[in-house]
Amino acid sequence: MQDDSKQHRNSKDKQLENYRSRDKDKKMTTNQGLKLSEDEFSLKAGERGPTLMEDFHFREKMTHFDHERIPERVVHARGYAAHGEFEVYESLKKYTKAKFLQEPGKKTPVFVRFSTVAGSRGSGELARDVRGFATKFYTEEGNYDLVGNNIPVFFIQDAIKFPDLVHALKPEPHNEIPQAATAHDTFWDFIANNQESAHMIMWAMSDRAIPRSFRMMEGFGVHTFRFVNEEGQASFVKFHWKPKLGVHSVVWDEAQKLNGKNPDFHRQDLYESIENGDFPEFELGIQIIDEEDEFKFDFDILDPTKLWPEEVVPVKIIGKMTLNRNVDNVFAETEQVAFHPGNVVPGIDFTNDPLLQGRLFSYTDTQLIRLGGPNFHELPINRPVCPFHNNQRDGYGRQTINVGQVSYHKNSLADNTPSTSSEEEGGYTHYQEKIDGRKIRARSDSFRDHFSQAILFWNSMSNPEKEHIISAFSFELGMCKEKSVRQQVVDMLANINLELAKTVAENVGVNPPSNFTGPQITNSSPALSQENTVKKTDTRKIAVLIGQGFNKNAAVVIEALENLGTMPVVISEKQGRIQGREGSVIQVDQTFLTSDSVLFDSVYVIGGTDVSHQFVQDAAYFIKEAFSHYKPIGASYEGAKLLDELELPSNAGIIKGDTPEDFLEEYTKAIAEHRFWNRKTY
Ligand code: HDE
Repeated sequence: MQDDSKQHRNSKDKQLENYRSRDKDKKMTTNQGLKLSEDEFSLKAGERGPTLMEDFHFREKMTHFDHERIPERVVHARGYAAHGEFEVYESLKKYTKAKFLQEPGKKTPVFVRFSTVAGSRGSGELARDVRGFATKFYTEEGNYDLVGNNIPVFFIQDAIKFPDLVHALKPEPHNEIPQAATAHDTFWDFIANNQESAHMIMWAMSDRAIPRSFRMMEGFGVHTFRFVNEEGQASFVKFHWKPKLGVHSVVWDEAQKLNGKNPDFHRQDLYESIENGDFPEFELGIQIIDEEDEFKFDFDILDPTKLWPEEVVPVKIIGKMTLNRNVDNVFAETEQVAFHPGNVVPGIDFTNDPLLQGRLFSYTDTQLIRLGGPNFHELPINRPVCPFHNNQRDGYGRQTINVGQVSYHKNSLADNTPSTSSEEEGGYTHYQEKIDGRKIRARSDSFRDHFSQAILFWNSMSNPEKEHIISAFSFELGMCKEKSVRQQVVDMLANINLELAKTVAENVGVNPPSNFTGPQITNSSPALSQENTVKKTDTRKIAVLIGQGFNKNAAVVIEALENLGTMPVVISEKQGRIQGREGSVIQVDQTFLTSDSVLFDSVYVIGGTDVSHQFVQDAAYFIKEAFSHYKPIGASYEGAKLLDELELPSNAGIIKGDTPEDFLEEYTKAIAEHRFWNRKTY
């Protein structure tokens, strides 16, 4: 639980404190402050008679309840958020005048909401889907929102197609099936008939779409934004969040099982890591392209289906975000937060990316319906930490009491205030980009290459990653009923890689294309492969399978694992304490019934001399499942024997040993490795 007595950690927290209500130990009242003498029985005409209309308490309580729900977000409905802070490593003065990026060491409060895109508010979090990664910086110059995703490109090039994309990917309208899944005809029909999606669909079918944790995904601003410095000089910028724990994923079979075993897997992981003090950290990186270099690339830098390969335009790390506080109330904060890519501060500006341009309209518009009117900026979570004054007035749920008779500009009665600010005083001025063009509904020719970067992505994948992509396409298309849809997608894949297209074609029963039809692209970008990511043991969850009569030294290994930053969870047949040899005792955290291998990164088998047949059966199931998901497995004492009896088809990632010295180094290395793709499974 949060410690209320703690000093307010930053300016946002201090502001939120004004709105917190602590109801414990208080007297119950109506919303009018009237003390209540009874809250269990409605007011009736006689003990067995009808309820009376005059029962204001009943009416108030029920009416409020009847109105508790608000519309969920039309996309990104399922999300989870946390507070934190952002600290700058080095001054970005050279590129931008944004105040929160000027001084090394400067800290800015942030609020981050992670989300899936397609599913409803209650859907499983392990959907194969893009993840939203939206950050609100509460800066001294107003709120700056970086509303990104965990994939650096997008499906479409022009915002006008967004309603079509979302209609296609949401459950089909005639039967509202399937929930939180793109494995259905309309989505793939959209993809095949809107081939600008080729690059993004490769990412969406890759391991990126089934992250192990919100803490282990990258974030991207996607669009090209503009930095403007004090001298008025502009440059193009792309934003990256890099997780300190590296980028890691689960496997598809595991994801599907997780959605049943624990649909809250990702939020729980985030919530618990923050409660445990294992604060998630992400470094902010920027890629910069000078204005004069706008046309030096073989792609249009305004095209949101293109990334800037890191090997061509390096990512410069400029700061770090630490998420260090869970919300007090999910509805008040996570649900009511309103992000908007148009929330910028001086020094950050837009470009003409047609996807970004459309987003600049959509976000305010959607909040108006979702949050019920134009005053959502007054909700505590959305308030800037700097003062805000203007002549906007009234509307549903207005909270501010604007004092005085004047609410217009210009005026003389209030000395023409609130007054505007000059640029020097911090007034926002738009970058004076020269525009010269005809009014036209068209796509630029420079946006027409849809396949080069899809191929670049494919070329950059390791073999296991390629296999996962093939399986993902095969699964998703395999769920499409219309053969013509499957065929069209496979034909589209022939523009990316012939082997990919042919294998998927065979798997989904359509004609394999005979020729490669795309551009000749041979380069790759190693930064895109998860094989090259950071590999660490920190906070990895280990299922420790332990039974009656366990070796008394087991506790030493478990403690050592804990000291190495992993999170061992003791699992046995029953809850409570179990007896080991020579008087040793251990507390069981979970049972085979309440737990499952998919909830863990690794299994460590200890076993015992007095275990039941049931224990052996349950442990065998647990181990085999972890094995088939390529997870590292450790074993000591009787556990090693149990493992031998299973005759697993491969030794890759299986570490045995009885003492911390002969075992831990190799085992923790295996845990950091995450998965053993070279393992032959069943
Ligand atoms: Fe969004 N998007 N989006 N989007 N988006 C919304 O705003 C929209 C796009 C993203 O945790 C909505 O408040 C259009 C790209 C995130 O609260 C809505 C287009 C990227 C979130 C909307 C896009 C995003 C949203 C729905 C195409 C990555 C969740 C609820 C032009 C850079 C924010 C809401 C949160 C949410 C519109 C494309 C990220 C309808 C029109 C590209 C992370 O306004």
